Amino acid sequence: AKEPVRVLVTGAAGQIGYALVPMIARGVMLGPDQPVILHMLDIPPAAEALNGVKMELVDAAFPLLKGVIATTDVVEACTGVNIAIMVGGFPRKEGMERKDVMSKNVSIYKSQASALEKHAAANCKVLVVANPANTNALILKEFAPSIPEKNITCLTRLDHNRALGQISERLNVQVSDVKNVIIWGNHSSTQYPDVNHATVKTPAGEKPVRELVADDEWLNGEFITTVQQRGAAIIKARKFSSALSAASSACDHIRDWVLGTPEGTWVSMGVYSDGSYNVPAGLIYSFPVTCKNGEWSIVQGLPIDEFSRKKLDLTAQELTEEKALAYSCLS
Ligand code: NAX
Repeated sequence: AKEPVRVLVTGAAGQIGYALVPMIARGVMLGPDQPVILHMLDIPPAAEALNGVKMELVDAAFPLLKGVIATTDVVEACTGVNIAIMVGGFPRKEGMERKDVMSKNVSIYKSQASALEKHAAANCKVLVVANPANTNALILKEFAPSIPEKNITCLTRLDHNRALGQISERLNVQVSDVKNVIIWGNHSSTQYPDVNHATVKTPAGEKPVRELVADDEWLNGEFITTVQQRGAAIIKARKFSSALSAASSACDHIRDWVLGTPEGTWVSMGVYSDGSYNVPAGLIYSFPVTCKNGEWSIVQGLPIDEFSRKKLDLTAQELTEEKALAYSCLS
């Protein structure tokens, strides 16, 4: 039998946490034969609710779940974890300045970075979900220098999956037959959902999405804005932000990272930029990646047309500004 993997979920008493922890306990994230021990962290005002989530996990009698820690102590939460899913953060409230929200999250991610650095298992993999996701991940990277930078990522898989979903609806094909869309840049409304290299499996072989949709106006317009603004559309409809889709996409992100992407398929992950595609180095930026043996690598050599270039640069610009704002909160 395999040794259990310890998985930390911060903000576990929140809405995404409530959707995510049962998925992890069922093996959706790490596979149906991988036992897990859940470490759940939240803040003291949510301690009672967090304990309620723990009670439900016990009640669900998940065969793969070998232990549950529910705590408001960040050191206890981080100790020995192999995977850390950072969902906890300070939400933007109406009337709040961007700088104030950034400042709260910078201080949260700075202190949680130190706890992970000191107490997590060696080679711990980190996924930041909480917004501003890319910049929170960057702060975490800066304050956990002993964690390899390749181990710190942020979630843009939800945006990637939303793009697959939109193409599947438009063409009336199975979502599992659509692949290789790309989300470039920030998990924000400046992200660039790119279908230039995406394909659909058909009885006659793989066909480019652009050829099948045959409507560049839609692909360069409404498709992009629908994906960029899907989060807001969910809030409008549900009165709460995306939770089950965010949780499911977080599982996809970790599963593909740990177990590998299928041959010929890439996914989108927010990763530390090395200057690929002339994206400034030193940002956490979403790229197309493939994963093998527990490591991601950026897909190289894709041609970038002028339309795309502008969009890659625009979202990089926003991330550069966010980085500057985050640093200004440190002083
Ligand atoms: P909730 O407000 O329901 O839950 C957040 C939880 O975090 C709360 O229980 C809160 O007490 C806890 N928390 C706050 N500060 C904490 C700290 N210092 N340590 C530990 N826990 C702390 O929000 P939810 O809807 O679950 O969303 C969580 C985060 O995900 C938000 O920042 C949200 O913006 C972000 N999202 C990111 C997405 C992505 O694709 N990257 C998509 C979904 C989501 O919007």
